[in-house]
Amino acid sequence: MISLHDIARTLERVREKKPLVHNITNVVVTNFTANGLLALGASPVMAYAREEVADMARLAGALVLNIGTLNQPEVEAMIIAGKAANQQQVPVIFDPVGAGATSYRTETARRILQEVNVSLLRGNAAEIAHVIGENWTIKGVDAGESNGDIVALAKKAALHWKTHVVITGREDIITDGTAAYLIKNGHSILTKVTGTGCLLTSVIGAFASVEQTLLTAGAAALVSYGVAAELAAEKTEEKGPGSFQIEFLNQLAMVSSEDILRYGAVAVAM
Ligand code: ATP
Ligand code: TZP
Ligand code: MG
Ligand code: MG
Repeated sequence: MISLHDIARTLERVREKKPLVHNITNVVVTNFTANGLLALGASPVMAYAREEVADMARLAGALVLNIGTLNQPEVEAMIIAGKAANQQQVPVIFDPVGAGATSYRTETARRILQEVNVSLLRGNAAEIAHVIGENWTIKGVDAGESNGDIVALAKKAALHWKTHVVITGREDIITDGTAAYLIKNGHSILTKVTGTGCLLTSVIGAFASVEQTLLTAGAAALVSYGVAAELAAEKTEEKGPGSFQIEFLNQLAMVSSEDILRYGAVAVAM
């Protein structure tokens, strides 16, 4: 079992080490992702040119690939960066945004998973289902409503692609295909701010760069992020998503070990 003490210690380590996170991400979330990583205490860099991505990935503590607004040169750059990261044992975190919405996205997500050794795959249930060839309702980049078994789906995807998988939604799952944890932190207002999934994927990158056990790194990222969101939602209760978005950055900077121990909600998933 992963303890809340382990999670709090991992958060502290992110703040001490200030890891460099190399993101090849989408145009919608670039600024929010950089600010979210900075608020948390990590150091973001966005670099996309195929001429430099291998060098940047080798320098980084983690590489985050995100196909939210994909185009062919960027996909090629992601594969170059991913292979360079693999050679240097830099963890690669992959967000297959919108897989299932178009066949180009689905095929590209599978190509990246085939050509790069992805350490952790993070998406909503629909995206994860589609990268293993299963059907799940999807609406653009958002997961549709469904009552499917997300623990079984996450484990199946982890075994299929031999990687760790995080599926997010009202509750989050992390698994290596065998062990699985359920994280119940977070707030529904996260669904009203674009990029909160993408930023989470980059935050997992920051945690993975300071903690080699990816189940611990991922769970620590999910709990820290979810608790920060709960604190921000409480502070902006009578306002709306705009105020929440700003306060969420504040809380990513302020969320403490004490908050994790008090509010963290992790259980073994059955
Ligand atoms: P989608 O496009 O389906 O919204 P996403 O990539 O934005 O997917 P989410 O599943 O929204 O990713 O996850 C982003 C963050 O929001 C996670 O921390 C998750 O726990 C949280 N979250 C999403 N939905 C809810 C909810 N209904 N209640 C609480 N937290 C939620
Ligand atoms: N369209 C393409 S990428 C993107 C949108 C709206 C951002 C998706 O961000 P998230 O984190 O999945 O909500
Ligand atoms: Mg969302
Ligand atoms: Mg997403």
